[in-house]
This record gives sequence, C-alpha cells and structure tokens, in this order.
Amino acid sequence: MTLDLASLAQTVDQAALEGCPIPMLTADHPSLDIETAYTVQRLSMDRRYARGESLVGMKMGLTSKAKMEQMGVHEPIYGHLTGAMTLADGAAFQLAGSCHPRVEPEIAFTLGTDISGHVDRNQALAAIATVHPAMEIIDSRFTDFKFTLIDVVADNTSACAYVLGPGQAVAGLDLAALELSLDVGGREQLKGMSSAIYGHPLDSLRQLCAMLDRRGEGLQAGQTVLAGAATAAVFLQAGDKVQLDIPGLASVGFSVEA
Ligand code: OOG
Ligand code: MG
Repeated sequence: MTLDLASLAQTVDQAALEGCPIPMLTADHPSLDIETAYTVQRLSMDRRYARGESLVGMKMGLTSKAKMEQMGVHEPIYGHLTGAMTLADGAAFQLAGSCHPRVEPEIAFTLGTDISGHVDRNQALAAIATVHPAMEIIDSRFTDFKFTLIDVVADNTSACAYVLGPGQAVAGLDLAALELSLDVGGREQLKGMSSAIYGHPLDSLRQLCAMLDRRGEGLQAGQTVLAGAATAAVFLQAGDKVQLDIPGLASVGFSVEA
C-alpha cells in the first residue's frame, strides 16, 4: 500500500477531534518509519493550525524508565503543544471528547531565549526563564492506549492537555533533586524524583534540541517545554481532584468532570 501521509495525519487528527480510538497506523502501514511518523505528526499539527490553534511549545515523552516500562516503548520522543491544550491551574478537565485520558507528573520550562542544536547543560539552563510543576494529560488515540514507537510519534505523542503551576527562576534550584508527589482523586499516590526524567530534566531539554535539529528546527523564546513524566501515568475518572506537589517548587492541580 502506498503511504498517503496527509491521510494518515487526517486519521489521527479526526480521532483526536472525536475522542474515538482507532487501530494503530502501523497495522495497515507496516513500512511507516520514525522519520515519516514525525512528518505525519507535523501534518496533523498543520490541520490544528488551520483550525486556529497555535504552537506554544514542545513536549518530551518516554524520558523516564517508569513511562518506558508502562508503555513498552523505550525511546524518547517529542510532540507539539498548542494553546488549545492548556488547562489553567485549578480548572476542570472535561472527560467528554477524549478517548481514555491519563495524567502524569512533569517538570516544565518556559524559555527566555531561543535555543537550538547541540547544547550543553549551561546553555540549556541559560535559555530557561522559569521552571514550573506541571501535569500532562495524555490521551492516546489508539485502541486500549497501546502503540508502537512509530504510532505514538504520528499521534503527536498522545498530547491532549497540560497544566502549569506557578513558575520560578531556576537560580538556586537543583533541578535533578526535586520530589514530585502526585495524588489522583485520593485513589492513587505516586512519587518520583526529577532525576527520573532523562537522568536530569535539563538533559531532556538538550535531547529535544538535538532531535529538533535533525529537521533544522529549534525552540523559541516564550515557548513551554514539558520535560517528560517522572512516574507512570494514571487514568482519570469523573470527580477526581488531581494535585501535584513539588516541595521547593510549587503545587498545581485540576479537577475532572464528566
Ligand atoms: C506517550 C507520551 C509519553 C511522557 O511524559 O512520558 C509522555 C504516552 O505514554 O502515551 O508524554
Ligand atoms: Mg508527558
């Protein structure tokens, strides 16, 4: 079967719009490779931009062992974040319209300067304006939340929504020594260290820059970067109050409505 990348992008985009799970793309298109999957991801973003969404940042995914093991995919990936995916701190997330959303605890950066290419930790640090506690709501568009590396990349790495807590300047913070405590509806409590995120959240940012550089792209001042989850992700239920506490940084929360 010849690959029609625009129609694959339409397929994942439509599933996201309808909140309706679909079979993995690789089931019908076993020849799809990783670079082509990133092209499908960009084509699906073009569809969002055409509807008026705008790019506000990027996310890294599968940067922690806990996540790799939970999903059975063992390579870091990146996706795109739009303004339509932002949820205000303390706001309600509506389950209606999503497939089977899960939440995961993260560290986020907002960038004060552009950054691209192969950068060291000091250069990565210098580009960061503020650090935030963050939660990502991921919602794989694939049946049973099961996917291969290639499928999840084509599906914009399951990006659905994200919430940022109050930011602070990075000076004086040990970014690798933060403890993330997530409570989901009093049902599940998960703890993880920020060092679980690619060994160091700054290295996740560096890896994102290196991966984007392969396409001649970079990050811009003002953008948000989600560094990746420190723990496994937890399915959301209507009525949940979800809170992430990071001592030394801040807290962030949201509630879940049907
Ligand atoms: C893929 C996205 C993973 C993270 O932080 O590890 C991710 C998924 O698990 O659906 O965003
Ligand atoms: Mg994530």
